[in-house]
Formats: sequence, structure tokens, C-alpha cells
Amino acid sequence: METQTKQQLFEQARSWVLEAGEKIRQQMEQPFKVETKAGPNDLVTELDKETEKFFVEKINSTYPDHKLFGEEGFGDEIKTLDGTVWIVDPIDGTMNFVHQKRNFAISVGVYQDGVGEFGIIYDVMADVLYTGIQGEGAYKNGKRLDSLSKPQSLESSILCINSFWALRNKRVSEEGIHRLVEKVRGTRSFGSAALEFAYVAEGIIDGYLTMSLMPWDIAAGIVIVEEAGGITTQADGEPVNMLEKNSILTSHKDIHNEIVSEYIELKK
Ligand code: 2AM
Ligand code: CA
Ligand code: CA
Ligand code: CA
Repeated sequence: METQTKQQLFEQARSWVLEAGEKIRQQMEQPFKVETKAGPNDLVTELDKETEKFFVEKINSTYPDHKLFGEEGFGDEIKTLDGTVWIVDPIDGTMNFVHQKRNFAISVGVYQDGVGEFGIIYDVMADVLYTGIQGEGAYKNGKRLDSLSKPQSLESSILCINSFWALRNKRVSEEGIHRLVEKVRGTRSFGSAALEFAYVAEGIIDGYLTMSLMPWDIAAGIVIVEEAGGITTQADGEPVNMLEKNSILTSHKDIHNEIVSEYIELKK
């Protein structure tokens, strides 16, 4: 993608994200249907579906050769990342959306032949837009994010970690996670993977560790964190696969390797 084209595509994506956010803010004033998907904790609403359809229609009519890979399945069936692929989570943090009416985001990552060109994460109720364009930096409402260039230690870090870690699990040693929670300054859990990535990029949390995220949860965040100077891998330090479910550690560069090598022990 040529620079000019990438910038134009970014501007188009940004304006659609803001438009979709405005629609959500308007429509959430009216009653909307809430359903469950895989289980009682896995919610989806009419607005998740409508928002994804909004992107599908915009992209199909404007860029018919682009593909859309989205959570609610109205886009394309994606088997490879060849060409231009929009990886979209129409509402990330649906449980927050339903219960709290805040702390949810629209997440859009645009990938060219598997490489993240730009990411956009929009905190809809706060009206805060996080963006990152490959090679051009990360921004919050247009202001450059640069706090990840300062040194960081694990002792003074805040780590986002969800209650999954407090429960028994088959894949990771709880002992290492308990040591990690004792080591860091504090832990948080915001319930929106996209916002947790954005907060890492902003430097208001120092890392986010979670066992199971899909490509649409992370596509935008990975670009924004990288452009802010951070790093994202699977929890064992391996590269992320953007076509599958991944465990994720996204963080400040100074603490990433220490967490992987000294605290995360995958069970055999
Ligand atoms: P969602 O709201 O788009 O479903 C909650 O901790 C975070 O994890 C949210 O970003 C949420 O995205 C995501 N999430 C929820 N259920 C999930 C699941 N079964 N698998 C992967 N990610 C999930
Ligand atoms: Ca969901
Ligand atoms: Ca999600
Ligand atoms: Ca979602």
C-alpha cells in the first residue's frame, strides 16, 4: 500500500468508526435485544450485529476487493490474510456495554498481506480515539503517545489480568501467576481487551496478560502498542497468529521478557 493510499484509507476508517460510535450512542438509548452465544456469560446484542453490518456495507460498497474478518460473522470467511483485510470487533466489551453502559470499544485493524497497516480503538462513551499507523506512531485523540520510552520495572508495574488466573486452569502454572501478582505494584481488569491494549499503549497500565483472545480482539491493539513502543506476543513469547485464538502478553518492552521467562510456565 502506498503511503498516500494508506493515509486515505486510515482517514476513511477513522470516519466510519466515529460514525458507528455515534450510532451506538444514539441507539443504546432505546431498548435492545441481548442474547447469549456460547454460554450465559457470552453476550451479544442487536447493536453488536448492526455495527458489524455497518462496516460490512461500507467496506463492500467502497472497497469491493477488501475483506472483513469480524466477530459476529457478517463479513467474509477468512482463511488467509492475503490482500487487504479489515479485522473488526464491532463492540469489544459487550458485557460492559450491557451492564455498565460504558468501558466498551470499537476495534478496527487493517492488515495488508498479514502486516498491520493501522489500528483504531474507539472508547465510545468517553469519546476517546486511539490510533496507530505502521511506522508513524500511536496517538490518543491526535496526541502522540510516547510514555513507553521511559524505563519500567516489574515492581512498579500495573498489570491487567482477569479472574481466569484465580481459577484453576489446564494450561498455565498457577504458582507462577501468584508470584507475578505478588511482584507487581497492582492488578486491574477492565473487561475490554481492546481498551486494555490501548491503556498499555498510553502507559497507564504496563502490561496485559490473558489466555484466550481472537484476532478481532487484538488486531488494532497490536499495531497501536507496537507504534507506542511496546511489544505483543503469545504468553509463552511466541509470535501471535492473526488467524487463530491466542494467549496474549502485551506490555512495555522492559518487563515483557521477565514475565515470559520467570513467571509464565505452560503446563505440559
Ligand atoms: P467481547 O466483549 O467482544 O466478546 C473480556 O475480558 C474481554 O475478552 C473482551 O474483550 C471480550 O470481547 C473478550 N472475550 C469475551 N469472551 C471471550 C471468549 N469466549 N473468547 C475470547 N475472548 C472473549
Ligand atoms: Ca463477544
Ligand atoms: Ca472482543
Ligand atoms: Ca465483540
